[in-house]
Amino acid sequence: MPDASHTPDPACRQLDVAIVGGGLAGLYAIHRLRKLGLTVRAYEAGSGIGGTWFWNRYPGARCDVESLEYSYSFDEQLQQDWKWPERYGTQPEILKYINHVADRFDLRRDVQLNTRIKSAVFDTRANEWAVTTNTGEEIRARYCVMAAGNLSTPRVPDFKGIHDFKGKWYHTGLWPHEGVDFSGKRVGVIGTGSSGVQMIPIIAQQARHLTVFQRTANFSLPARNGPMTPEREGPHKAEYPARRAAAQETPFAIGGYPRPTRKTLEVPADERARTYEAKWQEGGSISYLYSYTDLLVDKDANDTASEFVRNKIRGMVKDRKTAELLAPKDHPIGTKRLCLDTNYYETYNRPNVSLVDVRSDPIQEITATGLRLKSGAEYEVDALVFATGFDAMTGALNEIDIRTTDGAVLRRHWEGGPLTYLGLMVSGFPNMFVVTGPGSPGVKTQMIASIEQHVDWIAGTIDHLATHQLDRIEPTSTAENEWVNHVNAVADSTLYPLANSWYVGANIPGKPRVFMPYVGGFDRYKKRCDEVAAGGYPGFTLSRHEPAPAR
Ligand code: N01
Repeated sequence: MPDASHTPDPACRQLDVAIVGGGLAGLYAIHRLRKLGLTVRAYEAGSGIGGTWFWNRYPGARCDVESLEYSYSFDEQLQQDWKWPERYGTQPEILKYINHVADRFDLRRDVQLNTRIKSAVFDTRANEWAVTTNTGEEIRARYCVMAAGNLSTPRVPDFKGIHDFKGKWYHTGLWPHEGVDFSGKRVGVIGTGSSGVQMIPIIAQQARHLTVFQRTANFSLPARNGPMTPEREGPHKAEYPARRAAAQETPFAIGGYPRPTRKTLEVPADERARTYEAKWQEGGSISYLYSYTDLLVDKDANDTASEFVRNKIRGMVKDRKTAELLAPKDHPIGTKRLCLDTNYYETYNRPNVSLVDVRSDPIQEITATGLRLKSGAEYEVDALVFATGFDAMTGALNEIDIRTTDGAVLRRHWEGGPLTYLGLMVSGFPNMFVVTGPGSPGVKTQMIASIEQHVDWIAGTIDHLATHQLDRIEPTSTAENEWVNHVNAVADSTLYPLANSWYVGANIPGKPRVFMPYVGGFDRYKKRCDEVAAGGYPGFTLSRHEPAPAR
């Protein structure tokens, strides 16, 4: 309820909940919050819905979690009806699915496209958020749900000379909708993360010559993609609800993989090799990391799994020097996002593909015709592709000027790294919820399961406030600090901090080095969130806003 001293602007749209983002999270938030009878609207910068799957249209883009898992679970008929053509969904297929969901549940009428949120200011006296858009529109809302994505702020490194380049350049996360024809072209790809690894084999088939500029070699496992078979789909759909429930009892929110029971080094070397080989043949990353209980916490154990993959690379890539460059040695397997590929390593056997190590000889500048390395070596290309990643986890929120009339500023609060309680709320910023934000396990899980869990928790919280005649919630700074310390302690008990990854902001020069995701597992995390809700929200301050006395 706005306070007496606040005179609402009649031109201003008044909502119960303003949602930032029209991707998988924003769309589910519309659906779920509408069920509480709330007025909601999602603001989406793109000209279409879908978030990640709207923007990332690079050749070969597909999800590395199996389609039967990577989909909404909130509606049984939806999951029964939708037919996934392949084991792993392609970007166009996933976007088609998202559009189907939007139509099926009539979500579009509450999505405003081509609208970027510029600022969000919590008016402490009025107890509401004032949100402004790039078009100058102002929205007032009791609650703000940040569903802006973790990998939604594409990052092109600040290379000198980039504007002098005479050819065309692209970023994987801002791919042209009409596609790009690389036929007959000399193409340079910078970056060998998940996007690069998926794209490189496809571009290699088209380009006259492809030069890959690699700073860090990444582990990749075969996806073993293929058409969806009745054998895979039938049993899964027959017990979908049970499978979804079982997935929630796992660390990655992905079901179907038996939990490991043994430690790596308890197992004889020949048996270990057979296990790794079977998992390699089966394809998929969870299965491989689930070989033993301690692969992500014990370096000696991890070495066995890492070396198995390095040897596979050495076996696949004919040129020995190239194979050694491709075999990752600077981080344990699984501590950076483990890639899945189709013919990635084999691509380097093609005569039209070459690999350049820009770790030992970094890129110095982009020139009119290509790029120059520190040593002076020059590479001429007609097109450049940046597969250089994103300002992950904090980029999207730090781009918005988020503050309160009491003087709190999110960018300042997060100067030393993101601070949240449960990854869901930030102290000093009442009534603002973050979906799968830093401090939550989101990016380490099947994202849609995490999105649903978060949005359900947010909906439950808003409902709780309403039923108790309350209208404000924020975490205490004590709870926030304790949670951040816990997130760090859990990370420090694993091998994750050994890798320079976007999990710690390592890909952005100057970004504070803080381990951002919660790696204690979806199962433990969900239990904690449920306990907090059931226990009356310890760690949060819930209040009823008292109108300020008129001056
Ligand atoms: O980005 P990345 P991405 N000079 O940050 C290199 C999800 N995703 O778009 O490692 C030279 O992983 C950088 O090198 P280094 C998934 O969660 C999922 O590939 O920093 N190189 C690295 O090689 C994934 O993890 C899917 O040394 C530079 C690359 O660019 C996340 O998105 C598909 C450089 C960036 O890799 C991000 O993946 C795609 C420089 N100055 C993405 N700066 C699937 O579901 C950066 N690099 C399959």
